[in-house]
Parts: sequence; C-alpha cells; structure tokens
Amino acid sequence: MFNTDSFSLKGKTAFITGASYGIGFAIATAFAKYGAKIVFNDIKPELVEKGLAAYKEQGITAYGYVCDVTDEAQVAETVAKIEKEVGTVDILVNNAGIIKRIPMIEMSAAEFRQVIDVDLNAPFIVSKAVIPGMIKNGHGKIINICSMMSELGRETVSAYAAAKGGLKMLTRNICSEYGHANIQCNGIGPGYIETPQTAPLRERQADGSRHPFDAFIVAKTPAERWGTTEDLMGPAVFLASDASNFVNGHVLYVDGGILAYIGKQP
Ligand code: NAP
Ligand code: GCO
Repeated sequence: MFNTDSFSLKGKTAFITGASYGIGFAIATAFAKYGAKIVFNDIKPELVEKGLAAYKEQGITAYGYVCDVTDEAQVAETVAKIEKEVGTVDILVNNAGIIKRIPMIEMSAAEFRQVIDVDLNAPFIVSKAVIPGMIKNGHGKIINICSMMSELGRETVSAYAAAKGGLKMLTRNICSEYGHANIQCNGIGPGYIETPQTAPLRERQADGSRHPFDAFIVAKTPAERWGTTEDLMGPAVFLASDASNFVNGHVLYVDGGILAYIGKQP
C-alpha cells in the first residue's frame, strides 16, 4: 500500500560507484537521510579516504572500498566483500565516469576505448556482479547515471556521447531481461551540473567575464542556471525506493528543461 514510507530506504544497502565527491556523493547522502546503508568505491585510495571523511562530517557511517570499476575481477571481489561485510546490494548506482573533450579526428582509439570502458563497460560489469544477489533477494534497483549526451551530441565528446547513449540502452536491456525478477533499472540524465567534471567549462575568463560555454548553457537551460548536485537527490531517492516499483527502463532527465527547449528565439 502506498504511504509516506514508500520513499523510505530503511535497512537497504546502497552501493554508489565513484562516490567520494560530486554527484555520487550527493546521491549517497540523500539515500542515507532516507535510511540506507552507504557503500561506495573509488579508484584511488586517497579519494576513498577523502570520501570517508566527508561522509563522517555529514554524520554518515559509510563503507568505502578501493576498486577500479573497469576491472571485472576487482569488482567481483569487492561485491563479495560488500555482501559479507555490509549486506546484499539492494540499490546500485552506476555513477563513476570520465570524460575526454577532444575533437574526434584528434582522438586516439585508445582514448576512445578508455571512455567507453569506464562509462559503459563498467556499468555492465558492476550490474552483472550485483544482479545475482538481487535475484536471490527478490528485489533490486539499479540507477545508471546517463547524461544529456545520452540524447544529444556536441563537438569534442564523441566517446562520452557514444558511451552514455549506450548506457541508456543498457538500462532498457537490464529492465527487459530482469524486470521479471522484480529488478527495476532506470537512468538519471543530469543536465549541466556544477561539479569538478564541468569546472573547466565554467572557468572565469582572464577579464573576469563568464566562460562562453557557461553563458551558452545558461541560455540553453529554461531554468537559466546550472544544476547542483542537490537537484539530483529527490529523483535518485524516488528511483531507489518502492515509490517507483512500476517505473522500469526509463531515463529521468533532470536538466532544468534543456531537452524540451529549442533555444532562444532571435
Ligand atoms: P566525476 O568527476 O565524473 O566523478 C566520478 C567519480 O568516479 C570520481 O570520483 C572518479 O575518480 C571516479 N572514477 C573514475 N574512473 C573510475 C574507475 N575506473 N573506477 C572507480 N572510480 C572511478 O564527477 P561527477 O561530475 O560527479 O560525475 C558523476 C557521474 O555523472 C559521471 O558518470 C558523469 O559522467 C555523470 N554526469 C555528470 C554531469 C555533470 O554535469 N557534472 C552531467 C551528466 C552526467 P577520479 O576523480 O579519480 O577520476
Ligand atoms: C560536456 C559536459 C557534459 C556533462 C553532462 C551533460 O563536456 O558537454 O561535461 O557531457 O558533463 O554529461 O549531461
């Protein structure tokens, strides 16, 4: 029956990848407020340490693991540890990601592959590792962090757009393949969000004026601002909770309206 507890994550174990800071950290913090036990990983030990301190500062007891999400053996080992030390993963957020802004004809195949590896292959690897536990438990939530680039292209981000477009289809496929096992797999497509990943696009110019890309994004967003990591908290809690049990294979764009807008009329 639907009630206010339908949004509760009490007792749930949530694994958010690459969540030492930025979007993953904000989502994990929101999950903790709704009662979930927080597990995260990062590729560098110093980032895990930084993350653990940041969660502690928020009054959250988080479990942090050093793990490269592109390495299938490391992921399997980490998920086994999580299941033993914390519990079976009820909620997975595939958040870890990288971007390389390089014009396509200047990009090496190795650079292209690296982006696909972190942004697309890794969500496959981590999902594959947690789904058996979810099937055994009789429920599971997977949230893939997609992008505007799951729908749109732009100069210099060919690998990122290919990966995030692929991630949208992986989302639909996990839904198609495991919906019968009461697993819901959805995406969140953040618009342009203020995090270190987008800091180079917001750097002030030498004369103190806005970066042209910064001005472009504000003009392209009906909300007339960049998003904050806080903007993603409510949508993530919704998709992680029982309130969304019949929402499956969907990408929820949290973009201040960018995808709805043709752009400023002349
Ligand atoms: P981010 O800089 O993309 O942070 C992601 C985290 O993942 C970092 O801690 C990063 O560590 C970690 N990571 C990278 N490669 C990894 C690997 N192989 N194994 C484990 N961890 C790894 O920050 P963000 O902006 O918060 O982005 C989070 C997600 O949202 C990404 O998937 C991104 O593509 C997506 N997104 C961001 C925006 C935006 O506007 N910011 C918009 C749409 C979607 P390092 O610091 O060492 O790289
Ligand atoms: C870029 C940006 C974007 C955002 C985001 C948009 O260079 O265009 O980094 O790709 O990070 O993914 O949704």
